[in-house]
Amino acid sequence: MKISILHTLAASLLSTAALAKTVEFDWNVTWVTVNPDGLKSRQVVGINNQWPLPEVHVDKGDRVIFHVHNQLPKHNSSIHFHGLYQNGTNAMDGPPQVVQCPIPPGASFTYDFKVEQNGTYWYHSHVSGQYPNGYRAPFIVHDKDAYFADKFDEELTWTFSDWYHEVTDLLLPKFLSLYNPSGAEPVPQNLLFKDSMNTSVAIKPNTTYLIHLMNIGALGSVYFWIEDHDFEIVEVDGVYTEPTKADKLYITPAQRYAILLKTKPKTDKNYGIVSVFDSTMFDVIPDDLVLNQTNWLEYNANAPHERVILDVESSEDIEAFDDFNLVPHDRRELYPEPDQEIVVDVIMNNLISGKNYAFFNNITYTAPVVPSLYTVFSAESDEQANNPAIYGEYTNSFVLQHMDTVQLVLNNADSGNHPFHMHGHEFQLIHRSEEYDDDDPQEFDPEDHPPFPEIPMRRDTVFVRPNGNIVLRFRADNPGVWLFHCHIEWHLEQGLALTLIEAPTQLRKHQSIPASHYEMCAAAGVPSAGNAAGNTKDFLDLTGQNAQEDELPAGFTLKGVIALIVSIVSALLGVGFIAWYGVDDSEPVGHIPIPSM
Ligand SMILES: *[C@@H]1O[C@H](CO)[C@@H](O)[C@H](O)[C@H]1NC(C)=O
Ligand SMILES: *[C@@H]1O[C@H](CO)[C@@H](O)[C@H](O)[C@H]1NC(C)=O
Ligand SMILES: *[C@@H]1O[C@H](CO)[C@@H](O)[C@H](O)[C@H]1NC(C)=O
Ligand SMILES: *[C@@H]1O[C@H](CO)[C@@H](O)[C@H](O)[C@H]1NC(C)=O
Ligand SMILES: *[C@@H]1O[C@H](CO)[C@@H](O)[C@H](O)[C@H]1NC(C)=O
Ligand SMILES: *[C@@H]1O[C@H](CO)[C@@H](O)[C@H](O)[C@H]1NC(C)=O
Ligand SMILES: *[C@@H]1O[C@H](CO)[C@@H](O)[C@H](O)[C@H]1NC(C)=O
Ligand SMILES: *[C@@H]1O[C@H](CO)[C@@H](O)[C@H](O)[C@H]1NC(C)=O
Ligand SMILES: [Cu+2]
Repeated sequence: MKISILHTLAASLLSTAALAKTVEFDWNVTWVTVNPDGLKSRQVVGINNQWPLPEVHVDKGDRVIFHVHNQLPKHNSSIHFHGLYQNGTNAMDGPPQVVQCPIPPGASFTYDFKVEQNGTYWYHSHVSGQYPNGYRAPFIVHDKDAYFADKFDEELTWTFSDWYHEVTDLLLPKFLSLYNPSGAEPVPQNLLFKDSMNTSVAIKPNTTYLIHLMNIGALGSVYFWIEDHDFEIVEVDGVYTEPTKADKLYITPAQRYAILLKTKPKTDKNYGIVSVFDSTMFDVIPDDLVLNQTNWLEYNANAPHERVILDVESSEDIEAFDDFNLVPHDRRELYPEPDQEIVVDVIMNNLISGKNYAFFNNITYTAPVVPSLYTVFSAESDEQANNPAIYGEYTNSFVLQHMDTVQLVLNNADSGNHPFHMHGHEFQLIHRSEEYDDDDPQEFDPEDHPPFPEIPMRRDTVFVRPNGNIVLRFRADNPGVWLFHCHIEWHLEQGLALTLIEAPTQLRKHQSIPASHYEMCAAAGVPSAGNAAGNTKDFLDLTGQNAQEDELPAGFTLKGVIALIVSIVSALLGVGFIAWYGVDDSEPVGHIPIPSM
């Protein structure tokens, strides 16, 4: 008995060791021209002159090495491996000014880490506004030991993404502008499936597929449905779940699912794979924007390919599965009462320039002069590294102690639905309120809420409803500097981010930053030591830190501000009339008159 157990154990250890390999990638990052919706050619960021970008498929336990050569002539670059914890390798997480310097044009950077997780992930640039330029793709970690490993025959990866006809370089300045004081986000022109449209996925009958689904878009959440098929959810954002039947999903940007789909025995008909934008996230719906798309589960290439309607207006049709009810397969229980609680209020508002920003507790994330990880490492003492002040006043930095249970309460006093992502962790979602009216946003009330689930679902990206709230819990078991931010790229640009400085003492003791990273900072002209302001002498002196703009004078309402700006701008530019987009929601984005300056 004993011997056979040992034998089995040894065999399984051996097989794991045999599987683990090093996978190396050599990636030239350049512009390429594409036209996936057939409506407009545009430039996207390609890898080795290829777009769609290469999907990464590795096995659990593999070491991966990415040599990234930034051959974009005028743009910085970086890569974040979304959902991978970078446990022990914080410097490989990707966000510039958080854990690294941006990779300047002409420079190379190597990401090198071990993949100890399973499931459905993706990679994307974390440079300002860059991933909506096509710089994003799946990263799948195969796991022969998954509990459902013997329940499927074939594996597929399906991406959904909003699609813009313009590069972000053109969209961002219009978005973050005094001409857009309400912060209306650029509305995409299309909804892609597998970076294409009208796609037929040839499948076999009587076959079970493991399908990795992900929304790699910048703004639009999508409803997902396969005509006349249901499926089982087995994984959400890399967390295995109890098999859970569903027939529709609601997938926000950055969220992933893996589902098991058993195909029908007959091959006489094709079925629609239907994706529909959540149009409530768009301020305007231009006449030519098709919200619903059909692609096909193709049983028979000669049978008709019909478009299918999923009526999102009718509540019966749109009962998308509520991810709050998922149960992790490991049945990890609710973490205990928190050692530390962070409460943040989300608002969107205008600052003195008239631009619309997003705030956690009245602070709009403004990148520090020195990447925060380098501040951790250059602090004079552990004690100093544990002082949140040195990370600056505009980075929303919270210091967490190693192994503490942390509770994050997020009160959304904004009328939008926001998908929040935490780097370095999955978290338990223990409460999510309903949606509330604009004039009545509801904060989480610790004295009055439904009981927390005994076995809460976990994932790394979760949405909060308009004017509602969420409560997350996690364990500070991953020393590092991690961003927590809205994954709507436009909102991240508006500053909807905070910084978790997790276990800085352990981070300084057990991790280090490769010398090549410091060399790249020098090449990029970014200081790599000192506090948030780059002060290496006195870490408490933040003179010269990057700061947010001044607030509006007290008592100013948005309408008042708009009126003021209109009059100032009209006077300055001698423009008699300006049609204000975002004030009047019936005006589509293309109608903003941008005076040429
Ligand atoms: C997809 O099909 C629709 C409807 O037939 C058509 O208008 C559109 O041009 C097609 N798009 C592509 C990229 O083939
Ligand atoms: C990347 O670019 C370099 C320099 O132009 C070239 O030598 C190399 O072959 C390219 N690599 C790939 C994989 O295309
Ligand atoms: C690239 O990063 C450097 C350092 O942060 C910055 O000064 C520069 O403006 C960035 N370039 C672009 C095109 O954003
Ligand atoms: C990966 O899968 C194994 C089972 O195959 C499981 O024991 C382990 O917890 C998973 N790891 C993560 C990080 O989810
Ligand atoms: C699918 O399986 C069923 C039952 O085993 C069988 O009757 C049918 O012929 C199979 N269909 C195909 C296309 O092989
Ligand atoms: C798409 O939605 C529109 C309404 O927005 C509807 O009129 C049209 O029939 C739908 N088309 C399909 C194929 O679902
Ligand atoms: C944000 O600012 C407002 C107005 O100054 C103030 O009432 C509120 O308490 C501040 N909120 C936080 C979380 O600091
Ligand atoms: C990181 O690794 C340590 C062990 O080295 C483990 O205790 C911890 O749970 C891991 N954290 C995450 C988020 O994977
Ligand atoms: Cu958001």
